[in-house]
Amino acid sequence: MNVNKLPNESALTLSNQTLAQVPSFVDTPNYDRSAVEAGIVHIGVGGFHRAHQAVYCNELLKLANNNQWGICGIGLFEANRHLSQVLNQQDGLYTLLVRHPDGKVEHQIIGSLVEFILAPGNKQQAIDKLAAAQTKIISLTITEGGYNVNPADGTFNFENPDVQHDLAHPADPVTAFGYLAAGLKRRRDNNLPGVTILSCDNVQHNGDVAKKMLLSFIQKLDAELAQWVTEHVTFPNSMVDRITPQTTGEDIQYVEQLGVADEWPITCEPFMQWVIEDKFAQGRPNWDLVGAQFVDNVSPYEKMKLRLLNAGHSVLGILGALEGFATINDCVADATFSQFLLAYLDKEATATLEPVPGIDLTEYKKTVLARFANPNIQDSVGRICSESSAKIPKFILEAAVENSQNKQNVTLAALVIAAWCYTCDKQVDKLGNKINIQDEMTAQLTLAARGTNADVLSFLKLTSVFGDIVKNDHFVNAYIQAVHDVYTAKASVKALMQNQLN
Ligand code: CS2
Repeated sequence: MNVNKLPNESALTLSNQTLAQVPSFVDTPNYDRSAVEAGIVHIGVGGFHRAHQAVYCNELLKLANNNQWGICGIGLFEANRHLSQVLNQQDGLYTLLVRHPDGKVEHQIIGSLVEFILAPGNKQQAIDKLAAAQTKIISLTITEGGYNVNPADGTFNFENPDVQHDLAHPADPVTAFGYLAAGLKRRRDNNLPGVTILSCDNVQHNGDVAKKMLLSFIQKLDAELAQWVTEHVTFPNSMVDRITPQTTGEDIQYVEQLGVADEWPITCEPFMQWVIEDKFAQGRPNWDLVGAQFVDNVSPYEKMKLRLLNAGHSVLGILGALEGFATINDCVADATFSQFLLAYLDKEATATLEPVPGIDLTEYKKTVLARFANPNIQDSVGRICSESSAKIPKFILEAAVENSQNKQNVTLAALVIAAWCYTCDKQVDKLGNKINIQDEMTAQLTLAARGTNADVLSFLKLTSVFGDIVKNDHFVNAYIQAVHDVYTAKASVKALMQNQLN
Protein backbone atom coordinates (compact mmCIF):
# COMPACT_ATOMS: atom_id res chain seq x y z
CA MET A 1 0.00 0.00 0.00
CA ASN A 2 1.22 3.45 -0.88
CA VAL A 3 0.42 5.31 2.31
CA ASN A 4 0.72 9.04 2.64
CA LYS A 5 -0.83 9.94 5.96
CA LEU A 6 -2.41 13.31 6.37
CA PRO A 7 -3.43 13.83 9.99
CA ASN A 8 -6.81 15.47 10.29
CA GLU A 9 -7.37 16.41 13.91
CA SER A 10 -11.14 16.41 13.65
CA ALA A 11 -11.52 13.05 11.86
CA LEU A 12 -13.00 10.26 13.99
CA THR A 13 -10.78 7.25 14.49
CA LEU A 14 -12.87 4.37 13.24
CA SER A 15 -13.90 1.91 15.96
CA ASN A 16 -17.02 0.41 17.54
CA GLN A 17 -17.13 3.32 19.94
CA THR A 18 -17.12 6.03 17.27
CA LEU A 19 -19.37 4.26 14.78
CA ALA A 20 -22.49 6.08 15.91
CA GLN A 21 -20.82 9.45 15.22
CA VAL A 22 -19.84 8.69 11.63
CA PRO A 23 -21.49 11.25 9.28
CA SER A 24 -24.90 10.09 8.10
CA PHE A 25 -23.96 10.09 4.40
CA VAL A 26 -21.63 7.17 5.14
CA ASP A 27 -23.53 3.88 5.32
CA THR A 28 -22.73 2.07 8.60
CA PRO A 29 -23.54 -1.42 9.94
CA ASN A 30 -27.06 -1.19 11.37
CA TYR A 31 -26.67 -4.43 13.34
CA ASP A 32 -25.30 -5.19 16.79
CA ARG A 33 -21.72 -6.22 16.05
CA SER A 34 -21.23 -7.56 19.57
CA ALA A 35 -23.84 -10.24 18.81
CA VAL A 36 -22.15 -11.39 15.59
CA GLU A 37 -20.39 -14.79 15.69
CA ALA A 38 -17.64 -15.75 13.30
CA GLY A 39 -19.13 -18.78 11.52
CA ILE A 40 -16.67 -18.11 8.71
CA VAL A 41 -12.90 -18.15 9.05
CA HIS A 42 -11.20 -16.54 6.09
CA ILE A 43 -7.54 -17.06 5.18
CA GLY A 44 -6.07 -14.20 3.13
CA VAL A 45 -7.79 -10.94 4.03
CA GLY A 46 -6.50 -8.87 1.09
CA GLY A 47 -8.28 -5.96 -0.52
CA PHE A 48 -10.28 -8.31 -2.73
CA HIS A 49 -11.82 -10.19 0.20
CA ARG A 50 -12.68 -6.90 1.89
CA ALA A 51 -14.39 -5.61 -1.29
CA HIS A 52 -16.20 -8.86 -2.04
CA GLN A 53 -17.07 -11.65 0.41
CA ALA A 54 -16.94 -9.35 3.45
CA VAL A 55 -19.38 -7.02 1.68
CA TYR A 56 -21.85 -9.84 0.91
CA CYS A 57 -21.60 -10.84 4.59
CA ASN A 58 -22.10 -7.25 5.72
CA GLU A 59 -25.25 -6.94 3.62
CA LEU A 60 -26.55 -10.23 5.00
CA LEU A 61 -25.85 -9.21 8.60
CA LYS A 62 -28.11 -6.22 7.99
CA LEU A 63 -30.98 -8.66 7.49
CA ALA A 64 -32.49 -10.36 10.54
CA ASN A 65 -31.36 -13.77 11.87
CA ASN A 66 -27.95 -14.03 10.26
CA ASN A 67 -25.76 -13.28 13.27
CA GLN A 68 -23.81 -16.49 12.99
CA TRP A 69 -22.23 -15.45 9.65
CA GLY A 70 -19.57 -12.95 10.68
CA ILE A 71 -15.93 -13.45 9.63
CA CYS A 72 -12.72 -14.10 11.53
CA GLY A 73 -9.78 -13.24 9.27
CA ILE A 74 -6.45 -15.04 9.43
CA GLY A 75 -3.25 -13.52 8.03
CA LEU A 76 -0.68 -16.23 7.39
CA PHE A 77 2.33 -14.04 6.84
CA GLU A 78 4.49 -11.64 8.78
CA ALA A 79 3.71 -9.18 5.95
CA ASN A 80 0.14 -9.06 7.30
CA ARG A 81 1.29 -7.44 10.56
CA HIS A 82 0.37 -3.90 9.53
CA LEU A 83 -3.09 -5.05 8.43
CA SER A 84 -3.48 -6.85 11.72
CA GLN A 85 -2.59 -3.71 13.67
CA VAL A 86 -4.98 -1.56 11.66
CA LEU A 87 -7.89 -4.00 11.90
CA ASN A 88 -7.38 -4.62 15.58
CA GLN A 89 -7.18 -0.92 16.31
CA GLN A 90 -10.34 -0.27 14.24
CA ASP A 91 -12.29 -3.25 15.66
CA GLY A 92 -12.22 -4.82 12.20
CA LEU A 93 -14.10 -1.87 10.68
CA TYR A 94 -13.02 -0.28 7.42
CA THR A 95 -14.44 2.02 4.77
CA LEU A 96 -15.38 0.83 1.30
CA LEU A 97 -15.30 3.40 -1.49
CA VAL A 98 -17.31 2.25 -4.48
CA ARG A 99 -16.18 4.43 -7.36
CA HIS A 100 -18.50 4.83 -10.34
CA PRO A 101 -17.29 5.85 -13.79
CA ASP A 102 -19.18 9.15 -13.61
CA GLY A 103 -17.31 10.22 -10.47
CA LYS A 104 -20.00 9.27 -7.96
CA VAL A 105 -18.57 7.57 -4.87
CA GLU A 106 -20.60 5.43 -2.45
CA HIS A 107 -19.15 5.24 1.07
CA GLN A 108 -19.84 2.35 3.30
CA ILE A 109 -18.38 1.08 6.55
CA ILE A 110 -18.14 -2.68 6.57
CA GLY A 111 -18.63 -4.49 9.87
CA SER A 112 -18.63 -8.19 8.99
CA LEU A 113 -14.97 -8.76 9.90
CA VAL A 114 -15.35 -9.26 13.63
CA GLU A 115 -11.98 -10.81 14.49
CA PHE A 116 -8.51 -11.01 12.98
CA ILE A 117 -5.65 -13.36 13.87
CA LEU A 118 -2.10 -12.79 12.70
CA ALA A 119 -0.93 -16.40 12.51
CA PRO A 120 2.83 -15.85 12.98
CA GLY A 121 3.19 -15.60 16.74
CA ASN A 122 -0.39 -16.86 17.31
CA LYS A 123 -0.34 -20.24 15.62
CA GLN A 124 -2.34 -22.06 18.25
CA GLN A 125 -5.02 -19.40 18.21
CA ALA A 126 -5.28 -19.69 14.42
CA ILE A 127 -5.51 -23.49 14.55
CA ASP A 128 -8.05 -23.35 17.41
CA LYS A 129 -10.20 -21.05 15.32
CA LEU A 130 -10.09 -23.36 12.30
CA ALA A 131 -11.05 -26.21 14.61
CA ALA A 132 -13.76 -24.36 16.58
CA ALA A 133 -17.25 -25.90 16.60
CA GLN A 134 -18.61 -22.46 15.69
CA THR A 135 -16.59 -22.43 12.44
CA LYS A 136 -18.81 -23.76 9.65
CA ILE A 137 -16.98 -22.39 6.63
CA ILE A 138 -13.27 -21.83 5.99
CA SER A 139 -12.90 -19.60 2.96
CA LEU A 140 -9.69 -18.86 1.09
CA THR A 141 -8.13 -16.16 -1.05
CA ILE A 142 -4.59 -17.46 -1.06
CA THR A 143 -3.84 -16.32 -4.66
CA GLU A 144 -3.46 -18.39 -7.81
CA GLY A 145 0.07 -19.44 -6.83
CA GLY A 146 -1.01 -20.41 -3.32
CA TYR A 147 -2.44 -23.76 -4.47
CA ASN A 148 1.05 -25.06 -5.08
CA VAL A 149 0.19 -26.90 -8.28
CA ASN A 150 2.86 -28.30 -10.65
CA PRO A 151 1.82 -26.74 -13.98
CA ALA A 152 3.30 -29.61 -15.95
CA ASP A 153 1.01 -32.31 -14.55
CA GLY A 154 -1.42 -30.68 -12.10
CA THR A 155 0.03 -32.50 -9.07
CA PHE A 156 0.91 -31.01 -5.67
CA ASN A 157 4.41 -29.55 -5.55
CA PHE A 158 6.06 -31.34 -2.63
CA GLU A 159 9.38 -29.68 -3.45
CA ASN A 160 8.27 -26.34 -2.06
CA PRO A 161 10.50 -25.84 1.04
CA ASP A 162 7.57 -24.48 3.08
CA VAL A 163 5.57 -27.60 2.31
CA GLN A 164 8.51 -29.74 3.36
CA HIS A 165 8.68 -27.75 6.58
CA ASP A 166 4.97 -28.36 7.24
CA LEU A 167 5.27 -32.09 6.57
CA ALA A 168 8.16 -32.32 9.02
CA HIS A 169 6.52 -30.06 11.64
CA PRO A 170 2.73 -30.46 11.34
CA ALA A 171 2.07 -28.72 14.67
CA ASP A 172 4.04 -25.66 13.60
CA PRO A 173 2.67 -24.87 10.12
CA VAL A 174 3.56 -22.00 7.80
CA THR A 175 1.51 -22.75 4.66
CA ALA A 176 -2.27 -22.59 4.19
CA PHE A 177 -2.27 -26.36 3.69
CA GLY A 178 -0.34 -26.89 6.90
CA TYR A 179 -2.83 -24.77 8.86
CA LEU A 180 -5.83 -26.45 7.26
CA ALA A 181 -4.41 -29.91 8.03
CA ALA A 182 -3.75 -28.96 11.66
CA GLY A 183 -7.25 -27.49 12.07
CA LEU A 184 -8.96 -30.45 10.40
CA LYS A 185 -6.97 -32.94 12.47
CA ARG A 186 -8.15 -31.24 15.63
CA ARG A 187 -11.76 -31.26 14.40
CA ARG A 188 -11.52 -34.97 13.71
CA ASP A 189 -9.82 -35.69 17.05
CA ASN A 190 -12.56 -33.73 18.86
CA ASN A 191 -15.30 -35.63 17.01
CA LEU A 192 -16.61 -32.44 15.50
CA PRO A 193 -18.54 -32.46 12.24
CA GLY A 194 -16.80 -31.52 9.00
CA VAL A 195 -16.59 -28.08 7.50
CA THR A 196 -16.83 -26.36 4.13
CA ILE A 197 -13.61 -25.16 2.50
CA LEU A 198 -14.63 -22.45 0.06
CA SER A 199 -11.98 -21.29 -2.38
CA CYS A 200 -12.46 -17.73 -3.64
CA ASP A 201 -9.43 -17.56 -5.92
CA ASN A 202 -9.20 -17.07 -9.66
CA VAL A 203 -8.48 -20.68 -10.47
CA GLN A 204 -10.63 -22.81 -12.75
CA HIS A 205 -12.44 -25.43 -10.63
CA ASN A 206 -11.00 -23.70 -7.56
CA GLY A 207 -12.85 -25.99 -5.11
CA ASP A 208 -11.73 -29.15 -6.91
CA VAL A 209 -8.16 -27.87 -7.03
CA ALA A 210 -8.24 -26.94 -3.33
CA LYS A 211 -9.52 -30.43 -2.54
CA LYS A 212 -6.98 -32.25 -4.68
CA MET A 213 -4.03 -30.24 -3.36
CA LEU A 214 -5.10 -30.43 0.29
CA LEU A 215 -5.77 -34.16 0.10
CA SER A 216 -2.38 -34.82 -1.56
CA PHE A 217 -0.72 -32.95 1.28
CA ILE A 218 -2.73 -34.62 4.05
CA GLN A 219 -2.34 -38.07 2.51
CA LYS A 220 1.43 -37.74 3.00
CA LEU A 221 0.89 -36.65 6.57
CA ASP A 222 -1.87 -38.91 7.84
CA ALA A 223 -3.80 -41.27 5.53
CA GLU A 224 -6.65 -41.68 8.03
CA LEU A 225 -7.13 -37.95 8.27
CA ALA A 226 -7.26 -37.79 4.46
CA GLN A 227 -10.07 -40.34 4.57
CA TRP A 228 -11.93 -38.30 7.20
CA VAL A 229 -11.56 -35.15 5.08
CA THR A 230 -12.90 -36.97 2.02
CA GLU A 231 -15.97 -37.98 3.98
CA HIS A 232 -16.66 -34.83 6.01
CA VAL A 233 -15.35 -31.76 4.19
CA THR A 234 -16.91 -30.16 1.10
CA PHE A 235 -15.14 -27.95 -1.42
CA PRO A 236 -17.63 -25.93 -3.48
CA ASN A 237 -16.32 -24.32 -6.66
CA SER A 238 -16.96 -20.60 -6.97
CA MET A 239 -16.51 -17.71 -9.34
CA VAL A 240 -15.68 -14.38 -7.72
CA ASP A 241 -15.47 -10.98 -9.34
CA ARG A 242 -14.90 -7.36 -8.34
CA ILE A 243 -12.02 -5.19 -9.50
CA THR A 244 -10.18 -3.95 -6.41
CA PRO A 245 -7.09 -1.81 -6.97
CA GLN A 246 -4.45 -1.33 -4.30
CA THR A 247 -5.32 1.26 -1.64
CA THR A 248 -3.49 4.56 -2.12
CA GLY A 249 -2.64 7.52 0.08
CA GLU A 250 -5.33 9.47 -1.79
CA ASP A 251 -7.95 6.96 -0.68
CA ILE A 252 -6.95 7.50 2.94
CA GLN A 253 -7.09 11.27 2.49
CA TYR A 254 -10.45 11.03 0.76
CA VAL A 255 -11.93 9.16 3.72
CA GLU A 256 -10.39 11.65 6.12
CA GLN A 257 -12.18 14.44 4.31
CA LEU A 258 -15.41 12.60 5.03
CA GLY A 259 -14.51 12.94 8.71
CA VAL A 260 -13.30 9.38 9.29
CA ALA A 261 -9.72 8.41 10.11
CA ASP A 262 -9.34 4.97 8.54
CA GLU A 263 -5.82 3.70 7.97
CA TRP A 264 -6.81 1.15 5.36
CA PRO A 265 -9.93 1.90 3.32
CA ILE A 266 -10.68 -0.15 0.22
CA THR A 267 -11.60 1.19 -3.21
CA CYS A 268 -13.52 -0.91 -5.73
CA GLU A 269 -15.75 -0.77 -8.77
CA PRO A 270 -19.57 -0.97 -8.56
CA PHE A 271 -19.74 -4.35 -10.34
CA MET A 272 -19.67 -7.47 -8.19
CA GLN A 273 -20.49 -11.09 -8.89
CA TRP A 274 -20.29 -14.36 -6.95
CA VAL A 275 -21.47 -17.67 -8.32
CA ILE A 276 -21.15 -20.57 -5.90
CA GLU A 277 -21.74 -24.29 -6.08
CA ASP A 278 -24.33 -25.20 -3.46
CA LYS A 279 -22.33 -27.86 -1.63
CA PHE A 280 -21.94 -26.90 2.03
CA ALA A 281 -21.11 -29.34 4.82
CA GLN A 282 -22.79 -27.48 7.68
CA GLY A 283 -25.27 -25.02 6.23
CA ARG A 284 -24.47 -21.74 4.60
CA PRO A 285 -25.33 -18.05 4.66
CA ASN A 286 -28.16 -17.03 2.36
CA TRP A 287 -25.83 -14.95 0.25
CA ASP A 288 -28.40 -15.27 -2.54
CA LEU A 289 -30.54 -12.76 -0.61
CA VAL A 290 -27.84 -10.16 -1.21
CA GLY A 291 -26.92 -10.81 -4.83
CA ALA A 292 -24.85 -14.01 -4.95
CA GLN A 293 -25.99 -16.93 -7.09
CA PHE A 294 -26.02 -20.58 -6.02
CA VAL A 295 -25.84 -23.02 -8.94
CA ASP A 296 -25.20 -26.72 -9.54
CA ASN A 297 -22.33 -26.16 -11.95
CA VAL A 298 -20.03 -23.15 -11.68
CA SER A 299 -17.66 -24.25 -14.42
CA PRO A 300 -19.06 -22.17 -17.34
CA TYR A 301 -19.10 -19.02 -15.16
CA GLU A 302 -15.55 -19.56 -13.92
CA LYS A 303 -14.22 -20.20 -17.37
CA MET A 304 -15.95 -17.14 -18.79
CA LYS A 305 -14.56 -14.89 -16.07
CA LEU A 306 -11.01 -16.24 -16.15
CA ARG A 307 -10.74 -16.25 -19.91
CA LEU A 308 -12.41 -12.90 -20.59
CA LEU A 309 -11.90 -10.63 -17.59
CA ASN A 310 -8.69 -11.99 -16.03
CA ALA A 311 -7.08 -12.85 -19.38
CA GLY A 312 -8.13 -9.43 -20.66
CA HIS A 313 -6.37 -7.82 -17.73
CA SER A 314 -3.15 -9.75 -18.41
CA VAL A 315 -3.27 -8.96 -22.15
CA LEU A 316 -3.53 -5.24 -21.38
CA GLY A 317 -1.10 -5.33 -18.47
CA ILE A 318 1.74 -7.13 -20.25
CA LEU A 319 1.49 -5.09 -23.45
CA GLY A 320 0.68 -1.89 -21.56
CA ALA A 321 3.80 -2.19 -19.38
CA LEU A 322 6.00 -2.12 -22.51
CA GLU A 323 4.06 0.84 -23.86
CA GLY A 324 4.69 2.72 -20.59
CA PHE A 325 1.04 2.85 -19.45
CA ALA A 326 0.48 3.16 -15.71
CA THR A 327 -3.12 1.99 -15.41
CA ILE A 328 -5.60 -0.35 -17.07
CA ASN A 329 -7.89 2.57 -17.90
CA ASP A 330 -4.96 4.27 -19.69
CA CYS A 331 -4.51 1.09 -21.73
CA VAL A 332 -8.13 0.85 -22.88
CA ALA A 333 -8.27 4.56 -23.60
CA ASP A 334 -5.85 3.77 -26.45
CA ALA A 335 -7.79 2.61 -29.55
CA THR A 336 -5.19 0.04 -30.62
CA PHE A 337 -5.21 -1.52 -27.15
CA SER A 338 -8.98 -1.69 -26.85
CA GLN A 339 -9.34 -3.11 -30.37
CA PHE A 340 -6.60 -5.64 -29.73
CA LEU A 341 -8.27 -6.65 -26.48
CA LEU A 342 -11.63 -7.14 -28.21
CA ALA A 343 -9.96 -9.11 -31.00
CA TYR A 344 -8.29 -11.36 -28.41
CA LEU A 345 -11.56 -11.86 -26.55
CA ASP A 346 -13.56 -12.55 -29.71
CA LYS A 347 -11.08 -14.63 -31.69
CA GLU A 348 -9.15 -16.54 -29.08
CA ALA A 349 -10.94 -16.52 -25.73
CA THR A 350 -14.59 -16.87 -26.76
CA ALA A 351 -13.70 -19.78 -29.04
CA THR A 352 -12.96 -21.83 -25.92
CA LEU A 353 -16.18 -21.03 -24.03
CA GLU A 354 -19.37 -22.97 -23.76
CA PRO A 355 -22.72 -21.17 -23.37
CA VAL A 356 -23.12 -19.64 -19.92
CA PRO A 357 -26.65 -19.89 -18.44
CA GLY A 358 -28.33 -16.48 -18.32
CA ILE A 359 -25.38 -14.59 -19.81
CA ASP A 360 -25.01 -13.06 -23.25
CA LEU A 361 -21.26 -13.22 -23.93
CA THR A 362 -21.28 -10.25 -26.30
CA GLU A 363 -22.85 -8.11 -23.59
CA TYR A 364 -20.48 -9.53 -20.98
CA LYS A 365 -17.46 -8.53 -23.08
CA LYS A 366 -18.84 -5.01 -23.51
CA THR A 367 -19.24 -4.81 -19.74
CA VAL A 368 -15.65 -6.00 -19.23
CA LEU A 369 -14.38 -3.23 -21.50
CA ALA A 370 -16.52 -0.62 -19.74
CA ARG A 371 -15.28 -1.83 -16.35
CA PHE A 372 -11.65 -1.61 -17.49
CA ALA A 373 -12.31 1.92 -18.77
CA ASN A 374 -13.63 3.22 -15.41
CA PRO A 375 -11.31 6.24 -14.92
CA ASN A 376 -11.88 6.34 -11.17
CA ILE A 377 -10.50 2.88 -10.45
CA GLN A 378 -6.94 3.57 -11.65
CA ASP A 379 -6.02 -0.10 -11.36
CA SER A 380 -2.27 -0.21 -11.86
CA VAL A 381 -0.56 -2.17 -14.60
CA GLY A 382 1.88 -3.17 -11.86
CA ARG A 383 -0.86 -4.94 -9.86
CA ILE A 384 -2.12 -6.74 -12.95
CA CYS A 385 1.35 -7.90 -14.02
CA SER A 386 2.35 -8.98 -10.51
CA GLU A 387 2.65 -12.74 -10.09
CA SER A 388 2.09 -13.26 -13.81
CA SER A 389 3.91 -16.58 -13.50
CA ALA A 390 0.93 -17.88 -11.51
CA LYS A 391 -1.76 -16.02 -13.48
CA ILE A 392 -0.83 -16.31 -17.15
CA PRO A 393 -0.85 -20.13 -17.26
CA LYS A 394 -4.42 -20.11 -15.97
CA PHE A 395 -5.74 -16.97 -17.63
CA ILE A 396 -4.14 -17.28 -21.09
CA LEU A 397 -2.22 -20.51 -21.70
CA GLU A 398 -5.02 -22.96 -21.00
CA ALA A 399 -7.12 -21.29 -23.70
CA ALA A 400 -4.13 -21.19 -26.07
CA VAL A 401 -3.58 -24.93 -25.60
CA GLU A 402 -7.25 -25.66 -26.34
CA ASN A 403 -7.11 -23.43 -29.41
CA SER A 404 -3.94 -25.16 -30.58
CA GLN A 405 -5.56 -28.55 -30.25
CA ASN A 406 -8.43 -27.30 -32.41
CA LYS A 407 -6.03 -25.59 -34.83
CA GLN A 408 -7.61 -22.23 -33.97
CA ASN A 409 -5.92 -18.83 -33.91
CA VAL A 410 -3.28 -18.34 -31.18
CA THR A 411 -1.26 -15.47 -32.65
CA LEU A 412 -2.63 -12.84 -30.25
CA ALA A 413 -1.83 -14.97 -27.18
CA ALA A 414 1.60 -15.72 -28.66
CA LEU A 415 2.27 -11.99 -29.00
CA VAL A 416 1.40 -11.47 -25.33
CA ILE A 417 3.71 -14.28 -24.20
CA ALA A 418 6.53 -13.01 -26.43
CA ALA A 419 6.03 -9.51 -24.98
CA TRP A 420 6.20 -10.97 -21.48
CA CYS A 421 9.45 -12.75 -22.39
CA TYR A 422 10.88 -9.48 -23.72
CA THR A 423 9.83 -7.67 -20.52
CA CYS A 424 11.47 -10.30 -18.31
CA ASP A 425 14.59 -10.15 -20.46
CA LYS A 426 15.08 -6.37 -20.88
CA GLN A 427 12.97 -4.94 -18.03
CA VAL A 428 12.50 -1.58 -19.72
CA ASP A 429 9.55 -0.06 -21.54
CA LYS A 430 9.66 1.56 -24.95
CA LEU A 431 10.74 4.87 -23.42
CA GLY A 432 13.63 3.20 -21.64
CA ASN A 433 12.00 3.37 -18.20
CA LYS A 434 12.59 0.46 -15.84
CA ILE A 435 9.68 -1.97 -15.53
CA ASN A 436 9.43 -3.40 -12.02
CA ILE A 437 7.17 -6.40 -11.80
CA GLN A 438 6.69 -8.23 -8.54
CA ASP A 439 6.80 -11.99 -9.14
CA GLU A 440 7.88 -14.84 -6.89
CA MET A 441 9.55 -16.37 -9.91
CA THR A 442 11.41 -13.28 -11.14
CA ALA A 443 14.83 -14.97 -10.98
CA GLN A 444 13.75 -18.00 -13.02
CA LEU A 445 11.76 -15.89 -15.49
CA THR A 446 14.69 -13.54 -16.07
CA LEU A 447 17.15 -16.37 -16.57
CA ALA A 448 14.88 -18.17 -19.01
CA ALA A 449 14.06 -14.98 -20.93
CA ARG A 450 17.74 -14.02 -21.19
CA GLY A 451 18.39 -17.28 -23.01
CA THR A 452 16.15 -16.21 -25.91
CA ASN A 453 18.99 -14.99 -28.16
CA ALA A 454 20.71 -18.34 -27.96
CA ASP A 455 17.52 -20.41 -28.04
CA VAL A 456 14.26 -18.80 -29.14
CA LEU A 457 12.29 -21.25 -27.01
CA SER A 458 14.31 -20.73 -23.85
CA PHE A 459 11.45 -18.88 -22.07
CA LEU A 460 8.82 -21.48 -22.98
CA LYS A 461 11.11 -24.22 -21.67
CA LEU A 462 10.53 -22.98 -18.13
CA THR A 463 8.26 -25.92 -17.34
CA SER A 464 7.40 -24.70 -13.84
CA VAL A 465 5.42 -21.94 -15.55
CA PHE A 466 4.66 -23.23 -19.04
CA GLY A 467 4.20 -26.95 -18.42
CA ASP A 468 4.88 -28.73 -21.71
CA ILE A 469 3.51 -26.10 -24.08
CA VAL A 470 6.91 -26.10 -25.78
CA LYS A 471 5.91 -29.44 -27.33
CA ASN A 472 2.85 -27.86 -28.91
CA ASP A 473 3.91 -27.08 -32.50
CA HIS A 474 0.90 -24.97 -33.36
CA PHE A 475 1.55 -22.58 -30.46
CA VAL A 476 5.33 -22.74 -30.81
CA ASN A 477 5.21 -21.65 -34.47
CA ALA A 478 3.13 -18.59 -33.59
CA TYR A 479 5.40 -17.86 -30.62
CA ILE A 480 8.64 -17.99 -32.65
CA GLN A 481 7.21 -15.46 -35.11
CA ALA A 482 6.01 -13.25 -32.23
CA VAL A 483 9.40 -13.33 -30.48
CA HIS A 484 11.09 -12.36 -33.70
CA ASP A 485 8.65 -9.46 -34.16
CA VAL A 486 8.86 -8.21 -30.57
CA TYR A 487 12.66 -8.34 -30.40
CA THR A 488 12.88 -6.51 -33.75
CA ALA A 489 10.36 -3.87 -32.63
CA LYS A 490 12.24 -3.44 -29.31
CA ALA A 491 9.31 -2.90 -26.94
CA SER A 492 7.29 -0.86 -29.45
CA VAL A 493 4.51 -3.38 -29.42
CA LYS A 494 1.71 -1.13 -30.59
CA ALA A 495 2.57 -1.48 -34.29
CA LEU A 496 2.65 -5.27 -33.84
CA MET A 497 -0.75 -5.18 -32.17
CA GLN A 498 -2.05 -3.06 -35.03
CA ASN A 499 -0.68 -5.58 -37.57
CA GLN A 500 -2.71 -8.30 -35.90
CA LEU A 501 -5.85 -6.23 -36.38
CA ASN A 502 -5.40 -5.66 -40.11
C1 CS2 B 1 -6.79 -9.39 -11.92
C2 CS2 B 1 -7.76 -9.76 -10.82
O1 CS2 B 1 -5.02 -10.12 -10.54
C3 CS2 B 1 -5.38 -9.87 -11.68
O2 CS2 B 1 -4.62 -9.95 -12.62
O3 CS2 B 1 -7.26 -9.86 -13.15
O4 CS2 B 1 -7.28 -9.37 -9.57
C4 CS2 B 1 -9.13 -9.13 -11.08
O5 CS2 B 1 -9.08 -7.74 -10.90
C5 CS2 B 1 -10.16 -9.75 -10.19
O6 CS2 B 1 -10.19 -11.13 -10.41
C6 CS2 B 1 -11.52 -9.13 -10.48
O7 CS2 B 1 -12.50 -9.93 -9.98
